[in-house]
Amino acid sequence: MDRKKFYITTPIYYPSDKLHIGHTYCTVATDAMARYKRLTGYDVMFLTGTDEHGQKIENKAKEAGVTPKEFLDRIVEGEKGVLDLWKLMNISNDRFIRTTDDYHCEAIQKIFRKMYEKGDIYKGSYKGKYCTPCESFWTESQLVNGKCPDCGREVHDAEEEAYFFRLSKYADRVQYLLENTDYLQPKSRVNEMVNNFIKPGLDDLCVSRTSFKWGIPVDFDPGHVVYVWVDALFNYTTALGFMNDKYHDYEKYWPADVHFVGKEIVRFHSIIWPAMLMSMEMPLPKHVFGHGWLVMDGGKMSKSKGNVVDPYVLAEKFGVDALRFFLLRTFPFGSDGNFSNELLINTINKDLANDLGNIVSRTVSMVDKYFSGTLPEEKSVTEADSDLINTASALRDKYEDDMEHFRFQKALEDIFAVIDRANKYIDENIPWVLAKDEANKARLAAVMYNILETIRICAVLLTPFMPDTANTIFDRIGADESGRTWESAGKWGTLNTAVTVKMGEALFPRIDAEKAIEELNAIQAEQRKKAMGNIVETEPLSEENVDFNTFCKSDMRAVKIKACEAVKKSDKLLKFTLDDGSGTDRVILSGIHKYYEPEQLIGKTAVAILNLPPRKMMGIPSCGMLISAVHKENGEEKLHLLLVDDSIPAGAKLC
Ligand code: ME8
Repeated sequence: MDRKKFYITTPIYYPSDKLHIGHTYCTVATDAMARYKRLTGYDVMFLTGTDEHGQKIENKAKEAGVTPKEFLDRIVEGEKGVLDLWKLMNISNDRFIRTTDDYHCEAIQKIFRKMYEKGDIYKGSYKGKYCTPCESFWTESQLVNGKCPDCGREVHDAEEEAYFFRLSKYADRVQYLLENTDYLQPKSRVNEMVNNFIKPGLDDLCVSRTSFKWGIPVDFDPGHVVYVWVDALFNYTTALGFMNDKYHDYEKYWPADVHFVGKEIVRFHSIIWPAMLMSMEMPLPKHVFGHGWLVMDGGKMSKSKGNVVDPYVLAEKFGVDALRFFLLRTFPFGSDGNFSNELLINTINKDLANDLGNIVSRTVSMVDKYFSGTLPEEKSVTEADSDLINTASALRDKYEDDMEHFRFQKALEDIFAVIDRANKYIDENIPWVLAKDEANKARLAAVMYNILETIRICAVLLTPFMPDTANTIFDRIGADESGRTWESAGKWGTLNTAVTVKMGEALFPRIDAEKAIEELNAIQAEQRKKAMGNIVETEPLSEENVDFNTFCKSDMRAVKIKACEAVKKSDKLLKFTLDDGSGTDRVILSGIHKYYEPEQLIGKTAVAILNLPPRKMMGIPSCGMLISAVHKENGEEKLHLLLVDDSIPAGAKLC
């Protein structure tokens, strides 16, 4: 019998920069869904890839002094590139498309021609604001203060010959689709699409460009290249073999069961995509799910803000499964989630080290200790076991409902509620007390079996999220192939009654949070610096005037540092003994120990204001103030004590 099919896709990544944790989020979610469907017996096609055309790529390649293809190959196939990252993250895609692949380009030309011949694509002229240096058209709303959003220069009205897709023709059908079917999910995104884009009136869409070359040429009018979104959206079908001979799975898998997409590209997938498919008279995908963003301090991650998080760093430090788990455990898939290093580490420590890792190692070591690793056949199951058995037995159905609705966070929450229950069951049954009396052997064996069986069910359901960890758990608790299947997750009592366990290292060693956060912050600051160059911030100039006479009253002098020492019990203060030219030593305290060691400063000439009223700090009177220059570098406070030429004598007045 033919197995049921499931076709799932991720957005194809635009490789103008390196991938960050936000892109990883979407691909990991798609992977978990694909693995879940495979687990439940589906014949799955999971597609991902790269979206490689457009002006931005052309410009980036020019900047890098290479051809666009060379630029792309480096990001896609090069070291720590897209393919490497997906391999590291254990992404189980069945296919990978690059939109520069020949078969795709040829298919796009045929698709474009077909819509043209049908009359749904027509030639017209594109009017807009043009930036000559950037060779770019902008709409009024894209301008920033009336200027080019890329370079900030003047733009002018211009007109260019272009092809248009009759999007307006499909407006009613698309609106019906969104309002009356569950095509677009979560439902909350429907209103935004209908009210903001469809109801105000859908304009026909400009689908060709002549201002740059890096695109698929319109074969019947080669001065034009196909608009990158037309090229990109049809990847979902060309990768199956639509209008090409490279693959032959179109009939088998199309329409897609679900496209997972980030919320900012929901518009393309819920308005333009169905309209073009209607024009092509092709079946529509069953669902588009718009997921939220991973944000940092409330803002979307982007290289220009310097707040991107490198998935390589996190995976190397904490492990691939821990990272996969964190991404789907922490944030509801449809909403934005605020990423932080603290949250990541706390989640790993709580759920994985304390709860999951701990129950596996505790249980395995108890079976090892009390039964030399193999449970006896004879067991005494009692009424006290039924709550745990019922809870674990009911888990699969709950989980299935969550997964079918893309509620990954909820699915994991349900699993961890069962792990919690099992931990409580250990406390209730106190195996180490039972173990004291030989007469309790059969009872102790039942308790151990029940915990192992609960762990097994949880591990089966964790497989889509943490495939390697689930396998390790199966090995530890002695689950053979029959205990790793979807069917067995709904069947209590699958583990061999005389099961043998295997001891091993901790699955998730507890992370020293403070140390790890400090290390991560330092790595990320360094990466930010590399990505953005040094960012120096200085205080805005004062808008308040000080009257000249008042200013002249400040007695500013060159002072020689005769001695300098740290003030006891203070981390900040240094005590300076200064020659101010008066013949009597002057003492000034300054809170700059963070920036200088005392011996660095002895003998130098600094600048101080002397006629300030004395101030006591840590019980020592300070008579004046040393002057420093302060600024911020990459968000970090920097300070330089103002030092002047040593030939300037002590007491010289600065004016
Ligand atoms: O949009 N959090 O490519 P892309 C969550 N080529 N998701 C994020 C994210 C974040 N901080 N940052 C990016 C494109 N993404 C097109 C797709 S499909 C026919 C063409 C998600 O590289 C983003 O929402 O800009 C999108 O779904 C995906 O990463 C790829 O983004």
